[in-house]
Amino acid sequence: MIRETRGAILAAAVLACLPAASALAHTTLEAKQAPAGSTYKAVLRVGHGCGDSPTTALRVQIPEGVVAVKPMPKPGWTLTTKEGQYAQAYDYYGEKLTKGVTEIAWTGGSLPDAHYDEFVFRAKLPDQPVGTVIHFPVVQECEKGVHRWIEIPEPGKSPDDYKEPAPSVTLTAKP
Ligand SMILES: [Cu+2]
Repeated sequence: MIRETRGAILAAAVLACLPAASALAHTTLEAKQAPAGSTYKAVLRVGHGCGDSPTTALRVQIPEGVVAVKPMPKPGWTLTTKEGQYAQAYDYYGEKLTKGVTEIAWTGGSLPDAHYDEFVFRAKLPDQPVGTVIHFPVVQECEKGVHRWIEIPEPGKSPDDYKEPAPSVTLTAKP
């Protein structure tokens, strides 16, 4: 099932426009740690385009165990989600969730390489052991080219060892 929300009417509205922190900044999550089982505000930071080509779409894959996903609409971008069946049922405040959002896409916008922007969604993180790393593979499409932030480090390696690592968050102890 695909749901479409058009935020394009406000296309002329203000888009966040800040200088990129670093020319080498990848697409990453702002908060790198969060408690297991907590509701997490995922802020995907897009630091550059593909070479100097502007970003036109961002697609995020939601890993199994991350539930109750709600993306934030963005003026100037079309928001779509894909929903699917979970591999198992998950407890969500006493409710059993068996399906939900498995993919989020913001498309149809244009983010120049010279600018910086953020794409946001909310989700409940899995109740797994401290130190578990949750990866959110992201495909960043540009007018020309694509970045596939989908590399998941092998044991003993770090995201820095890879060219296009998947954004990730590491689970910490419950508060
Ligand atoms: Cu980069």
